[in-house]
Formats: sequence, C-alpha cells, structure tokens
Amino acid sequence: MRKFYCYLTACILLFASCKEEQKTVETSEEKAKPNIVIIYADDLGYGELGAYGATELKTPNLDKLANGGMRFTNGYATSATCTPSRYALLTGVYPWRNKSAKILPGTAPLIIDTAQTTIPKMLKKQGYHTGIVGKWHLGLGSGNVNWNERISPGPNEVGFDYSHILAATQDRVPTVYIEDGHVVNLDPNDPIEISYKENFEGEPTGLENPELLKMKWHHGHNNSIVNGIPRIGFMKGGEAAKWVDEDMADYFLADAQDYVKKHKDEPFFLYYALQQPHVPRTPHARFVGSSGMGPRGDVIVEADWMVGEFIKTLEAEGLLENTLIVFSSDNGPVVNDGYYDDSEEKLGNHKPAGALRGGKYSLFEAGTRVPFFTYWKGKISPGVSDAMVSQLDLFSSLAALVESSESTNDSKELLDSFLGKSNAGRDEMVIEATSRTAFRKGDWAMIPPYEGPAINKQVNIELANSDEYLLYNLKEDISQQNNLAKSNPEKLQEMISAYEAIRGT
Ligand code: NG6
Ligand code: CA
Repeated sequence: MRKFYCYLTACILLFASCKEEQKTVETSEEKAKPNIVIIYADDLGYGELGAYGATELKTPNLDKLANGGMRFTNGYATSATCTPSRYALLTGVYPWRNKSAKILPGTAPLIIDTAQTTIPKMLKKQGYHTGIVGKWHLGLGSGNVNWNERISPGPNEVGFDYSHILAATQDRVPTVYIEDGHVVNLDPNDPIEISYKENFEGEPTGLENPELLKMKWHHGHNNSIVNGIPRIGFMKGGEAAKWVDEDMADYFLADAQDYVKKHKDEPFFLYYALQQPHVPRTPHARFVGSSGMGPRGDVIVEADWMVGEFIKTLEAEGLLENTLIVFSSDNGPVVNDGYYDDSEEKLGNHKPAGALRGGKYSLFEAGTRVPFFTYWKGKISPGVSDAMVSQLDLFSSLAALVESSESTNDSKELLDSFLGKSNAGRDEMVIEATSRTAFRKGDWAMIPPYEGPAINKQVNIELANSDEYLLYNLKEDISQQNNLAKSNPEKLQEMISAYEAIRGT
C-alpha cells in the first residue's frame, strides 16, 4: 500500500513538472510569435504627421505610436506609386524585377506568382493566421475576371487566409468590396460588368454627364459615375454591391477590429491597408471640416482616428503588449491627383512632403521617403532612427522575428533596427518611380538621366526627369537643390557603378 502511495506521489510530481515544462515552452513559443500588424496608408507624405513635423494637421493617434515606438527618418517605400510598393512589401522583391508591377487597372490579372513566397505565406508556415483588410491593387484573376463568380487567384491564393478588399483603388472600378473572392452584396439578377476600354451602352459618364457629379474631375477620372463621383474605367450593374465612399473607412475599421477579435487566441498577421488620403477623398460626415484643409486633410484626420480606434481594440483585447505594429505609406504625397477637391486651395502652410523635393510619381526623395515606424508596447523603447530602411526589408526581418529561415536576396534582415536595438540600416538601395529607377547609398542620392517632362503639370510634381545625371548629398541638402554631379565626378562614378551592379546595365 505504501509503495502504491509512493508511486502515486511520484506520478503526481512528474505530471506537475511536465505541466511546468509545457508552460515554459508555451511562454517561449508565445514570445516567438507576437501578432504582427502592418498598417499601410495610401499616398501619405513624409511631412503629413505631427511626429514628422506637421504643424497644420493634427494626427494625435499616429503621433502617439510614432513617438512611442521607433520612428525612422530614412524609411522608404520601394516605389513612388502604389502597385510596385505593395508588390515589394509583400514579396520582399524589388518591384522593377517584375515588369507587371506598375499602376494597375481594376481588370489587371494578379501580378504575384502563386508559387512565389510572400510575408503571409512565410508567416502561415510559422503557425500564423493571416488577413488583409483594405486596398489590394495587385491584380485579381488570370485575365477576363468574371466578377459574378469566385474571383481567383487573389490574396487568398498568395498567403492570406482571409481577405476583405477593394480591388484596385478608390477611383477605379469595380467600386465594390470583395471578401474571400466574392463580391459583397452581389445580386445575381444585377451582374457586374467591367471594362477599361469602352462604356456600356446607356451608362452615364463623367465626361458626358457633368450634371450628375457631386465631385468634378480635373484630369482622367471621367468614365463611369458611382455615387456622383466619376471614376477610371466603366462599370455596369452591381447596384446593391457598390460601396458608399464616405463609409469606407468605418467599414474597413470594423472589419479589422472584427478580425482581431476573431483571431486573438492564435498568432495573427493583419495587413490593414487604409485607402486614405488617395483620391477621391471622401471623409465621413463627422470628419468633414475637421482639418480646415478640405477633404484631403479631413481624410488624414479620419485615418488617424481609425488607427486610434484600432489600437483601442488591440488594447481592450489585451493584445497590445504582444503585437508588433508597423506603419508606413505606399508612396509620397500628391495634392491634386485628378479631382477638384479644394486640396490645393485649402492646403495653407501644410507641407505634405515636409522638406523633401518631389512627391508621388517622382524619383526625388518625396516620392519614396515616407513615414515609417514600428511600435510594440513594452518591447520597443521610444526612439528616432536615421538608419536607412526599406519596406522591402520587412520580409526578411519579420521572418527573423518569427524564427523562419526564409529571406529574399533583395530584402535585408534588419530586425534589430526595427526593434530599436540597433541603428544599422541598409547601405544602399534602388528606388523606383513610374518604371524609372534611381539609387541611394550612404548620404547620397543619384538619379540617372531620363527623357520626359521635368514636371507633371497636371499634378504639379517634379518628376526628376533630366538630360543629365543628378547627384545630391542628402545630409547637407535634404531638399535636393544642389546637383553635385559635375563638381564631384568621382562620387558620381562610384554611385553609377554601385547602382549598375544591382540594377544591371
Ligand atoms: C493615376 C491616376 C491617379 C491615381 C494613380 C494611382 C489619372 C489621371 N491618374 O493614373 O489618380 O489613381 O493612377 O495611384 O488617372 S496609386 O497610389 O494607386 O499608385
Ligand atoms: Ca498610393
């Protein structure tokens, strides 16, 4: 009998110690698998947030994260437009390696190869649930999409377990939400037809029916009219499925919050791709007038509020200490991007690009240098880093965070820098704008000669086209005013050689 009791005690002790051991394992596993959220703005410039020097626009929620985390002053999108930047962000591959990575129409096929590795695919292998909420703009289907059936391949075929997206941009048809490949609220009796070539008979357009418009087009944007806003591309049908532009931010926020609540008990990756401040700028009524800067400022205030609410949800669910948040923008700012929306008239003293030259579409700094910060409550000590980092580097760095051995050639593993433990950045990188490329190395920026207008007059942005090489020392000349190509031929040559070594000649 005594023997039996001894045996029982030993069993209990063994069981208890096993439990203890299991707990330790779980804790270290938990540590290796924090939730990861990438919040990605659309066309938000370097000077747009208080934390980046904006004085005329109030962005308290984003400032709180930027100032409470690691704020990068040399953080870059890979491209000065959306599709290429998003491609590089998700794949860790330079966008100029893929000829299809240019601004896509709403009917373009998916440009990420379904065999290619992506951040969500890599994270899935490490046990993550993965979701995207918001703007996609990487193409859908394989050509000739039927919008009335399941649309595939798309985000779900390149690594996302869950997707709830707008296909291209807010100014392009189809103007409907797509959840896991299905158009939301589609009425089978009112099928959707989309064309970027010609209008459907009898359908009004911005060009022919100005009387139907609540927002006027400035350049482009004069095809189908949805909610009184003329768009790029032609659309017929799908009446019940059409989004309400003013509700879009609330719609995506609710879904992002819902995603967090649903997946709080497993490691998750959420790519929350905001649609602001891309055109058409359509703030919800409660934000109208909030910035004093017209719709462009109002939607930035709106986006800031959405991020604040999203963070509140993470906090309420007890996830803030176990979630790495990365915030950035897909390209630099543009004020007039094709609609008369008072953005120029009401800009006042606000400088969307801060001290940087150029903007969206430009090879000058403002095209690609964007707000970029990481936030992780209790893990990242607040600080400012001058390290040069690219969105390209998130692939390898997030892989290192979750102990995945995956990486890509183009993506540098800079996890310690993203976590604020190191000030090391990448030494050099190629930047892209509308199929042209330029180079940054150390403190220097070099832009090769390109044909084409120096300024895109419609958007009033300097594109950096020139018949000679441009060379700037950004440490001394952040606004790129002094071209040193002639006075410093050795540096120019060094830059050209290093650039060509990556880019090919
Ligand atoms: C341009 C559009 C612009 C915007 C941009 C894409 C015209 C004249 N201009 O072609 O309004 O939609 O494409 O922006 O149509 S991005 O941020 O998605 O790259
Ligand atoms: Ca964009």
